[in-house]
Amino acid sequence: MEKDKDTKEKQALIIKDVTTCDATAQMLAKAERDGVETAFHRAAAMKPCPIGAESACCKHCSMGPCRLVTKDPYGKVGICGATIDTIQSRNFARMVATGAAAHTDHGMNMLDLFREVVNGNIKDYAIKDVFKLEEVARSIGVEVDGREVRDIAVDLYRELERTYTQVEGEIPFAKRAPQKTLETWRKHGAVPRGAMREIMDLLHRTHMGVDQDFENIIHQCSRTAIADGWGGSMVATELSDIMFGTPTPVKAEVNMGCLKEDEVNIIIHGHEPNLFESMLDSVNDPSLIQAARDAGAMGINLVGMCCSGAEMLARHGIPHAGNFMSTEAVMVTGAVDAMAVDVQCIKQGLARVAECYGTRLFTTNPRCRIEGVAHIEFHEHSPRECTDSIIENAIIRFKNRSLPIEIPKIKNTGIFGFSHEYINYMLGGTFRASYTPLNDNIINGRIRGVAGVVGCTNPRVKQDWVHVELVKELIRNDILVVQTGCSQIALAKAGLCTPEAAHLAGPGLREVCETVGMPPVLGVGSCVDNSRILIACAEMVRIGGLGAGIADLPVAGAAPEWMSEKAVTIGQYFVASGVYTVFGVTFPIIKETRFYRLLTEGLEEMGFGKWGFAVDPHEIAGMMIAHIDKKRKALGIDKARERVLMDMADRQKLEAV
Ligand code: BF8
Ligand code: SF4
Repeated sequence: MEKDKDTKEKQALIIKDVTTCDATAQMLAKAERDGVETAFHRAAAMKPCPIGAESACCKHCSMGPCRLVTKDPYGKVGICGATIDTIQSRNFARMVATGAAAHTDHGMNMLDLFREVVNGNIKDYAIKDVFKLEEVARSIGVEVDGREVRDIAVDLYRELERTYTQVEGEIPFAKRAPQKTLETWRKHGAVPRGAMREIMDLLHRTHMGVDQDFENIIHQCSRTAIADGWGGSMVATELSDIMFGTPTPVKAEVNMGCLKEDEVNIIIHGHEPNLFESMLDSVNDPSLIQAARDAGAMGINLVGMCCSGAEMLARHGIPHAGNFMSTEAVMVTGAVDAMAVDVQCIKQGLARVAECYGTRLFTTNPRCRIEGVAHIEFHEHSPRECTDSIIENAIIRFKNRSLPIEIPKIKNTGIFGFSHEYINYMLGGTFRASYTPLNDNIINGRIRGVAGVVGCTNPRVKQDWVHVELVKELIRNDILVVQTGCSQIALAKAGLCTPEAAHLAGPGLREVCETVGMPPVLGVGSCVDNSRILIACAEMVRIGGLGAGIADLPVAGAAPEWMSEKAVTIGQYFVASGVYTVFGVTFPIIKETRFYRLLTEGLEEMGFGKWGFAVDPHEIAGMMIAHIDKKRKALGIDKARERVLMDMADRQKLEAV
């Protein structure tokens, strides 16, 4: 008994060490009082496997599993003779393939929906943004002028279907990449044919006894990742804009304070926006609002989490309760009457927490069921059947609330919804919409460069802290930051997604933000919306003055608190597109291997971008800034300017914000 107590004490969670999100911290304390366990607790109790953490094991056949020695990576090979470089690159490849499959399957679902809308078989959705439909069609050579919307849409569908199913040739959106970037891809056999083929090809190579040349494997990783970034994800973003509307800046609230004690609270958590869009229809249905009132509620409060939440935040200003590491904590409030999930980043642990607090948890997607969780399947042909039923269940739970409710009184406001199209308009105005002012300000040095800070939160590092510290240092050094996914929610909670946050930026960026009235941190949507960042990069190249390919641009990317395989795929498509991309937390790789050298140096020598790895936000910032400066120098636009290091007083000032 004594011993048990001892172990328990050693494993106790020190809340202030695991999150800087005050709302999550408050809920973790409550969870402990309530005897409820979360992923934070499990992470504290379970150390990562040290061999897996460095990707030194292979279980691709039953001669193994084989375990190599991390301290002496070339001292041993697997039973089949596979070297550490083969093993590491194959493990990496499987992450890329899985991440790409997740995004492209999401994109394909949007494509299915689009086809059915265009064919008139689905009436609950429509083509909302005809202008965007025409722009996307034009960008890949579909005839637009003088044609009916439906005819354009039919042709666009046929073209985009090739993104997935084509067996030979180049995916349609490869045309959107700058010529030099495309040439680099062609030179290394990295232009995707179709996503299904590339994912299949990559997985084939990782089978025992197939591709055992790590460089060759990495080229197919690039090809597969590009099939995601410039393929599956880009199709998801573009079709979602066409059907649900292209985001324009909208003021919205984030954090758990968005929950309302006197209303029926419903959270949608996941990735495919169609469920959420229909839910929005349902919560505005007068009969359901009346039903909520009849149950004693003031109304129905619809709130998002994770990526579909980020899309709804950007498109419609729907409040957002928090990022990935807050999805269990939010239920600890006791105020969530129903949570409906679709696919990706849905912790199985949600089921237990929901049970503890009586939240009605529903899976809705045939690809993502959870043992013991009720399933109400969502069908696009009759979407309201599912979404109305979720509301009816939430109302019943509201009526039967029995536990005390504690909602953290924390709410932050921000401006979201900076689509590529809006950035164009914002900078150039209606009559001369263009990235020219951005390029000009980069060339004249007011803006030093652009950074994409994206990705997850992860209980292995202090939630939100790395994102926030990194972004603060970047903007302080005049680097404009664009964001997606959970990272953007971290910054929104820290109050940096407002035009007023410009005072935290360096003098050059501050001036530009104040002139345009924009925040120094631009939230552009969900993780599939990283494709918007690719388009922005392509546009910066097209406007001119900053080189001929994306690899020439003074830009860099980071996923400082990453956890998912999708993040690895995103990292690889940014690298393959020419961007220096730094990952935090820890990365499954051994520094003393040729595979490590390939990712961090070799790819850049071939004309791609490269990977970087670091844990500390200030170190990550330093790496990104040094890279941006290197690119400025190569472009001949390097003015003598020093990196501004924050002294203690500065930091305290920033922390007080
Ligand atoms: O796709 S940032 S934790 S929610 S994987 Fe997941 Fe990571 Fe969040 Fe969205 Ni993206
Ligand atoms: Fe071991 Fe080779 Fe089999 Fe992997 S494929 S488990 S390294 S024998």
